[in-house]
Amino acid sequence: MKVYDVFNGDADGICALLQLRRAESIDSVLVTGVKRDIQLLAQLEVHEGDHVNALDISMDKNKQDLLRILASGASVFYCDHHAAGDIPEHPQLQTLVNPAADVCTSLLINGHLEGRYRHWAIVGAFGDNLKKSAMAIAKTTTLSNTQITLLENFGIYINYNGYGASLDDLHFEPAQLFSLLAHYDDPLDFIDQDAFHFQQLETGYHQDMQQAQRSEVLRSTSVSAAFLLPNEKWARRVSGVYGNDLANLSPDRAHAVLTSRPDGTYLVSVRAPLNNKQHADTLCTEFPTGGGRRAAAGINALPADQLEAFLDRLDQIYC
Ligand SMILES: [Mn+2]
Repeated sequence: MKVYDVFNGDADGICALLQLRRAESIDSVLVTGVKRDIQLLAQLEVHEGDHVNALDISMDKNKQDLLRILASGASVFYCDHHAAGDIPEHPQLQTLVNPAADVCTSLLINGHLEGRYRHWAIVGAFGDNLKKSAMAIAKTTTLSNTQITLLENFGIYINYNGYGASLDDLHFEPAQLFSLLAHYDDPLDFIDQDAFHFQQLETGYHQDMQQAQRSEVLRSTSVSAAFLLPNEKWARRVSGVYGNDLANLSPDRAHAVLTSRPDGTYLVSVRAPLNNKQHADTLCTEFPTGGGRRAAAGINALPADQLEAFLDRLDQIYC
């Protein structure tokens, strides 16, 4: 009998599993990838009696494999905040799914564990750019403002580490990063005791962000702005967090960060205005390979001849 821990390689995915494994330490098979790699259940070949924890990956995108896994006699605990579609009824399936815009998977697990490892939940929520939700939990702790800022930065760095077209782009493979963090009940202890790895993330983040701030502006109006990053490792790593940063600086504006791909198409990451968390999914699904959530969505390969149409729609939809 095996346990599979399947989790998105971003901050709230990693922080969700950290809480579960601090609460119950078991030897599990880790299945994860870059943040964009969400069809993770497809990798599983399970047997009767196995157990699967699926964290922070859309049930809608994994539905067929979820049904296949359940049919093969394994049990599943599914916890997520992305679009789920119809949730199947099955005696072996336990779900904790909430697509609300102010919730992420590390917060759902925090509720599930009644706040036992809430510092990790705070890191995950900050990493998912849910500042208000993270602060709401931070206020229930004795954390100082300096410590809260440290947790916020740490969440941003973990989230940043998950972006990239392939594992090869990343500073740490998400499974490796999870394993480094899994020794600590409290993220502050990791920061204190493993300064080497913490600084590797911190330095990488700041270097990439400095490059991003010099990127080309494709469009900038009062309602939207779009930026173009080159087809380079640093750009693929930083595009998502750069988008969050832009959103935080101009909360009434929608933002798109585009990255050139080798085949001439664009990888697109869209952030709805923080003060109007809507339409990002609608906008992106109007284009081939687009998808996501209302507040944050993306297009995997926008054809170059649809760039103008995309920029126009970005502006229109938020007018
Ligand atoms: Mn996530």
